[in-house]
Amino acid sequence: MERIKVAVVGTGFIGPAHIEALRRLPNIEVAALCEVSEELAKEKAALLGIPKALLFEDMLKDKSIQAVHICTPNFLHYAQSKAVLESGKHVVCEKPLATKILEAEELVKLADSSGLVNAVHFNLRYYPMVRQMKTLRENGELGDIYSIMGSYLQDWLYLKTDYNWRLEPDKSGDSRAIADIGSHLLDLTEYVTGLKITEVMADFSTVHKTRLKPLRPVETYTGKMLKESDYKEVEINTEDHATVMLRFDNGHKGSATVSQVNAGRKNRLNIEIAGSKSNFEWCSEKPNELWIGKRETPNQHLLKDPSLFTPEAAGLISFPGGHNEGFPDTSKQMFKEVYAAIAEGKQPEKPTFPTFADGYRELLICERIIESHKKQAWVKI
Ligand code: SOE
Repeated sequence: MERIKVAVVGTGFIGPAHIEALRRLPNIEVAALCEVSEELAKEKAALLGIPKALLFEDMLKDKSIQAVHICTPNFLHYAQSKAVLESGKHVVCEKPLATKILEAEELVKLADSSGLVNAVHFNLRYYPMVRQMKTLRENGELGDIYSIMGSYLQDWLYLKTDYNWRLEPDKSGDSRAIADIGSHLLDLTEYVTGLKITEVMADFSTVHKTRLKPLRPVETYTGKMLKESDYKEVEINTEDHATVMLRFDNGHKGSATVSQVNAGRKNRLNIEIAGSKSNFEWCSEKPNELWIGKRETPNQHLLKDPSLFTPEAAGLISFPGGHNEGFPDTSKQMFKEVYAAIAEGKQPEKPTFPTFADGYRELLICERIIESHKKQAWVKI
């Protein structure tokens, strides 16, 4: 079997997660790693066991590389995705697709005209239970959707001493909690329900108006391990917490709350979708369980088991019931679908995976949310 050669750009928190997921698929070879300097690329390639350590521009010229994963800080996503498409390679970009809506729009057009495979890593769609909720809803098990209540809570930025590039708008964009984790929640909301958000009303708060920035770079999540030393005080202009009221195209309502300062909530997405036939509640901390609320019969508690799932959701399960799968499996399952398309050489007409168009949609909603917070008013999407 001819294996598809892949390059991964960036080695922070998420780059190695992509590498591990790619390595669990039989038809892929992680052939090259790119970093900001040759030294760092070599060091990380040796650590991760990747044969080629390259600068981004040199990797683009390497004809053997067919697909590239962009796992760099947000401000680089646009320029790097554009360069990858222009070099004729397929691209998987981390979310958010860009930091500006016009950039995302340009990328969607470029990707469409190239015919190349384009995907955005909205990996949470690939928890089997998420696809189970989507397909149950498509089969009519929820009925009409009355309301949606979502939250995504974390604590890795809880303390004033917690620091990361995501706190700096020139690297991360004008929104933080909404762009970083709200994007996953809003993507999942529309994906599972099939509804479109039509209007938003947002209110943000920045709990830590200043933070203590370590004098050396700190990778995502690793700040928790630092000692309280060598910090300088910097101003913070992005939100730690946001509440957003949502209006949907079926005339009903919902809300999304995100926070990166909720003690004890490590990385918890929770969604409750109330319908005329039942009510679904799913939490990413117990991803293999679904609560199904009923009015006229006893409530149900569904556990992940391919024999109990719809065929579409069972297709995302690699192990029998009772054998838990989790966060790293979501990327593997997503890449299985993306690389089936790459093996065919072009973007499918109806991709099952999140595309640049989905990345654009999230950026649009995010921009409208920021606008709504600034105006303290409802804003149409
Ligand atoms: C950091 O908040 C982060 O790593 C996000 O950027 C990811 O998308 C999410 O998986 C977990 O948290």
